[in-house]
Amino acid sequence: MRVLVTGGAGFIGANFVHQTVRERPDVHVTVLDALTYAGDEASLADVADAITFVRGDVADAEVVDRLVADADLVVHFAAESHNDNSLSDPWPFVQTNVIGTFTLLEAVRRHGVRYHHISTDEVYGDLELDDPAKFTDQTPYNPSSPYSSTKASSDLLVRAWVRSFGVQATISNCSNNYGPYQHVEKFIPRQITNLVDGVRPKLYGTGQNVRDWIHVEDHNTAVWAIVERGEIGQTYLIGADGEVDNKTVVETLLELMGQDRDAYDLVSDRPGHDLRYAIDATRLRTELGWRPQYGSFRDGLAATVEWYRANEAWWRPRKDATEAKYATLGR
Ligand code: NAD
Ligand code: TDX
Repeated sequence: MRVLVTGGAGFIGANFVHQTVRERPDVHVTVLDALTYAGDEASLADVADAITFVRGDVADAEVVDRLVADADLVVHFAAESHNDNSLSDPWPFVQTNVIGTFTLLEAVRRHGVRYHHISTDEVYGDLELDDPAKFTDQTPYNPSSPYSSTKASSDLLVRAWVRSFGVQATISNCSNNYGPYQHVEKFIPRQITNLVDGVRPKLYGTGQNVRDWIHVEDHNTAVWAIVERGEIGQTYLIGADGEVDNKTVVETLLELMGQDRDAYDLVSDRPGHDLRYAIDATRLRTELGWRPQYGSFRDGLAATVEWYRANEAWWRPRKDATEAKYATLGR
């Protein structure tokens, strides 16, 4: 099987490529990635000999058509992915997340290629802290940020291309991922690398916001389960019952890294900051038999801390520019 992985030099895509090369010798992976500030070919150094890497833009119809014509499956991870950036400069989000997805859909339509669309739980908006409800595939779309609205737009394009043109597609909406190769702009790697640098972790607002954490390996086994056993046209929510508030995440990191649990700073809040996300992944578990392998968030965090300690050469080149960007936002 020939798989085209877009965004394979990013966090989740690179982990997907590693997992696929390790566990599926019958699959040949081609990565299409523009290597934006968020992409890093070094994230694929271990598997460089086993894959084909193409530097290019998912909104470039010519390169996309050529690569899709040669594929049996497209797994589309490429996106502008950071909410804070989408508040400062939304245009790249519209261009990559909406126009890029449109470009891929037109190519898979032309060539009759199976397509899996990677999306986020943020398309559903947010939940109150005391609400017993979780997101399901019946929850109405209600995105808050430029990032999540462009992801919601791309999901709607996929649904329309399935219904109108018979494109063979599935969609997954996953909760917050953590693990190796995540950019230092994101919450967990930012705090780990701050602590390595002797800088206090920074919590937005009150730190009460809740995210539903899943290890990136578990996200990717779910993607393969959907590709292999999912029903065309369906949307699957991916989550591992990992709800934790941000303050607890920071306190746990401080403890794991040998500091006082209250040695953090509260900084100004993200505008429009979603309060809580929570996923009901019952359909994925009952219909496709998927189970997460990472049982304990604390153990997963400890392993992630070790990975960042051992791989400073990977993240160090991006740290200063990331913190300079945050400094302009006062966060
Ligand atoms: P990331 O920012 O780490 O990686 C994105 C990758 O896409 C980078 O390698 C970048 O170079 C590439 N890219 C960006 N624009 C491109 C373009 N125009 N053409 C080709 N490549 C381009 O993102 P991530 O966290 O790995 O997220 C991957 C996908 O998973 C995204 O679609 C995101 O919406 C989704 N998602 C992420 C999370 C999470 O917690 N990180 C959760 C749910 C869903
Ligand atoms: O320094 C920080 N301090 C802080 O309190 C940062 C960077 C973040 N936060 C908070 C904001 C969020 O409540 O931590 C939480 C997580 O923040 P991010 O890592 O920016 O993730 P989030 O905005 O929740 O979005 C993530 O999950 C869904 C991914 O970046 C998206 O791509 C994915 O769709």
